[in-house]
Amino acid sequence: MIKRFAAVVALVGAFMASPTMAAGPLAEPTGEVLLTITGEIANTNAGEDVAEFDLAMLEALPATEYTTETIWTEGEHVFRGVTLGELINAVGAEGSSISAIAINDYAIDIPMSDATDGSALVAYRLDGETMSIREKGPLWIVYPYSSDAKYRAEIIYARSIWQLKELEISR
Ligand SMILES: Nc1nc2c(c(=O)[nH]1)N[C@H]1C(S)=C(S)[C@@H](COP(=O)(O)O)O[C@H]1N2
Ligand SMILES: [Mo]
Repeated sequence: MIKRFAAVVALVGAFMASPTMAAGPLAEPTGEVLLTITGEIANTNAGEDVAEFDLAMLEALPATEYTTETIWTEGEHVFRGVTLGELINAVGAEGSSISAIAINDYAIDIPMSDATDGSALVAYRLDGETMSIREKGPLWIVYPYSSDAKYRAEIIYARSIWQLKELEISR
């Protein structure tokens, strides 16, 4: 069952990765909705201006993985997710600013440049495992802190929103 699920995800991933499909119509979530994207987006699946993603849909997008330390965890960890850039590309975002909102209603603006430069990662797995809410999941925006001192800064920590539930794209 798990194997078959993985195969389907890999297939969808390959399909979505082809350039002509990159910003194509969105699938609809069949599992629990982890992320809602609202606002200035072209590709929707839950009414006007709304795109919903379950884990399978997020995992079907091109994945990025990096190993880093964080100030909230011990030692090095592998974060796997979809870059904010790939994600907003998938919904055809037409805005210039991104507001990220957490389950506890913490909210922070993330500049579009953090999406386009590939640094901000919407992580859905830590060391291969999905993250519970208690473990700062199910979605945690992380940066490659260990790779450069510029990511070890208070403003980047403030953008490192865990328990992410919504992205609002505005002009
Ligand atoms: N979900 C959520 N993410 C969050 C916050 C929050 O309150 N809730 N605080 C942010 C801010 S402003 C900073 S500086 C760091 C704070 O991490 P700390 O509480 O471990 O110091 O996490 C960021 N991510
Ligand atoms: Mo902060």
